[in-house]
Amino acid sequence: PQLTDVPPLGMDAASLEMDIRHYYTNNLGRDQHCRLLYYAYEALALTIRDRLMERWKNTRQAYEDADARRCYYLSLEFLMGRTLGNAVLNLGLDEEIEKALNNLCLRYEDMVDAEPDAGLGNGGLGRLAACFLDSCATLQLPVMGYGIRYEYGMFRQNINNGYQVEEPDHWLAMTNRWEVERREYRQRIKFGGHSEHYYDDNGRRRARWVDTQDVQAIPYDVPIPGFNNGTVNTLRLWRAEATEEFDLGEFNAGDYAGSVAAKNEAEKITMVLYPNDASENGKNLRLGQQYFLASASLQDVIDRWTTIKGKDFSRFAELNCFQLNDTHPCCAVPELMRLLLDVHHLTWDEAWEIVQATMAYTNHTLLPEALEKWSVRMFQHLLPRLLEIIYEINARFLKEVALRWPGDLERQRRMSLIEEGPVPQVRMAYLGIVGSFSVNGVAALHSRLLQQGLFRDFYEMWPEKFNNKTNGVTQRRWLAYANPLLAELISSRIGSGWTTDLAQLKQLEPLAADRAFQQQWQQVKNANKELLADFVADKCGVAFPLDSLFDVQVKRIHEYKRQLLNILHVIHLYQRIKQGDIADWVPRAILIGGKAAPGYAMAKLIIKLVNNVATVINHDPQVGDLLKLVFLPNYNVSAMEIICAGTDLSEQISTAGKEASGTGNMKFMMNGALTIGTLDGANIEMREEVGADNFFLFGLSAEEVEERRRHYDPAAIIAADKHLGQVMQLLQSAHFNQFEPGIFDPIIRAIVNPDDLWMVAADFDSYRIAQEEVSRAYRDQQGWTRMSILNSAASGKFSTDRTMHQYNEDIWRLQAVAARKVG
Ligand code: DL6
Repeated sequence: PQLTDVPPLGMDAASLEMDIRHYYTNNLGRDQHCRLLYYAYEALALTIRDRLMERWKNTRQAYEDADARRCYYLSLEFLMGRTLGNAVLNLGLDEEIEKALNNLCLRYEDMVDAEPDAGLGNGGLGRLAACFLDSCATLQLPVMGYGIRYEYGMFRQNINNGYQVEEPDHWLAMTNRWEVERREYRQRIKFGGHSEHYYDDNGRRRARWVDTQDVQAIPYDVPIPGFNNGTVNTLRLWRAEATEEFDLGEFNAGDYAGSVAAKNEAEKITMVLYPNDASENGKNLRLGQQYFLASASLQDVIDRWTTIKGKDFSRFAELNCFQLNDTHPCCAVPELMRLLLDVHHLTWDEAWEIVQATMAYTNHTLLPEALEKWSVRMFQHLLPRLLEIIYEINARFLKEVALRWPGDLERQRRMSLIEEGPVPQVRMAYLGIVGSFSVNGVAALHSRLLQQGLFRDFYEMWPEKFNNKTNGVTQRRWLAYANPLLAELISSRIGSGWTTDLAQLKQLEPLAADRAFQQQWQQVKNANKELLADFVADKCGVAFPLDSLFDVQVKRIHEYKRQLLNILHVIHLYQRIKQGDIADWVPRAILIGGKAAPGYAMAKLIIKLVNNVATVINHDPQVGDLLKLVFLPNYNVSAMEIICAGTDLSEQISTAGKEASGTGNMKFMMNGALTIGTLDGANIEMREEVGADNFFLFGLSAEEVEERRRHYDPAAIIAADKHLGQVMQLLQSAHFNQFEPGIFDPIIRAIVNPDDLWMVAADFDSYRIAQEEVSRAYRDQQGWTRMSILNSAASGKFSTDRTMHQYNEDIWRLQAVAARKVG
């Protein structure tokens, strides 16, 4: 028998129980005296992982046998959250695991809670990547994720006296049982040094990158199970390690401490995720991370290619493509050129044809400040050979521009990959566009605004490259797993086909008016609200009354997302209560959560304001249960799994034209929350799907925002708006900061500033009126429930299964490949 010949493992409760006991005792060496539940979780994780392993092997084999075209999803972020529950669900093991654990006197919820979140991302962009992987595995597409195995993920957020305090998230402190280290596929990554030009034996001029300080990239593979289909795809995460010879020089010189310092220097590269969602410019280490990911992943793909196909790259573009998740991995464009030119000795034209036929770039932001630029000086220092290649790409590209628009020097300056000025910079987004055959935005409005605004010149040059791919979320995690009660109710009426075909939720539409179904729907919502209220009580010490409207805004804290608008409205509600204006009052319990980038002072101040307002409101006996406000600390994937099921109202209130898509909005909609929102990002498409009557719209449109900006006068708006005027007065009176005078002045100044990009004052009145409409609608519980059902029923479009299908049809063109079933 071969080393790899093993009989299939049992999927029944008895086999699972046996394996859990085996791992706990024989592998982990624990006995009845062990007091940490964590090791029971580890034994369970190992048991599940074994079942994934056999399917993983079959999937790899199936892709190889099919000689399938592959796609590689390059992303600096994969916000995976926890793995256990998702793996159990996708393997169809829920019931058997419950039985096995019951026999062992263990609770499944405790096992789930023992696992730390894999927080390897900031927010929407990273979580989107995780949902993509789930859908690709479910669609049996040969897609592999490439990312970084950060030792420290997204920081843990604590709140101290209302202020955000960041703590390191050492999520790998215990052994990560889901990953498999694969040293056999390690790669060597170059940094520093300089390039050298020479003539080879055939008299061809070539370049090489020499005198470099190298770092090793060690891959860790994470299994990505498809839903009940025998497929397990791979997410490969790289960790930086010093090369074996890193310390020789220093050891020989007797400098032990110096040698260890050099080792740390190398390993620093993958030590920590940069906690900025919108902009993180100018950090040496961040560029190092980006190049490290691009180089390791490309070398890995090319190694696999040459092992199987030899040195002939003529079919490389036919069988491979790379999706660049934002500008972060865009070093892949010049790096693939370098590998093909310097290592595999293709000509420039051959290499460039491959690059342009394999790279596809996704943009995730409309904020100009979030488009990454790296100083030429830093590039020169860290990646000199890459800079040379970028210059060459740019020279050739600008020649094309000049041919197309002769004499238009201004256009050449605008489109150049290098921004000139006192500190010349490399424009990474432009590098992504020039090097790719496809450029996409993540919602219809976003893609249109990119074409008309940020990327207009490029759209004029290559309209055929540009396309839209509206985001989605995976309904397996965000409905089936996060909301088992609702999932069960839905399946009891329309069957469970929605788990792989979310459009089937449409069948709920006729049930929206069915009184008996409404009651069941309401019961489920109430049960979920109870769970959410318990969670809030545990984390914030505030009791959410169950009959109040649960009003939630959870997402990164950013001025454009306008948590500030939300708080101003809360203050307005508080004032109404204080003034006795409470006829027909609908009690509200408002939850705001999210992390602020540690260097983003205004975002941190907004957190402080939420907390201070919450303290006043929650302690005022006159307010009582009419209004509650909490700031939930440390919002993350696992928290959202509880929150999205128990929410009545989802706040999607960004300044129109600023939120590329949003994905939290989709999770809420799927779970039957109603949305109050602006015409921004994917809100627009959600409203189209559910109908204007079932969506609370307010605010200026993107076009109106631009128009208004030219003569924006917030002081006049405040003067003319009684309610906003009163809110501003209360803020100015230091009612919420009696012991810290002046702390909220920057917020007050921002609101009254005619240059306020986020136009909080402009939308306040319209928001307030829409919120009144919300309360009115909520008073009619039956009507509300009908709308809730309709929202869920209309959410079919927002599955990443649909998104991935469209990426595949328009960009990747992969064939689905089924893996051989186990057993
Ligand atoms: O596409 C995923 C997600 C969108 O849903 C959000 O609207 C958008 O803000 C987010 N973008 C980023 C951009 N970061 N950078 N650069 O996180 O992407």
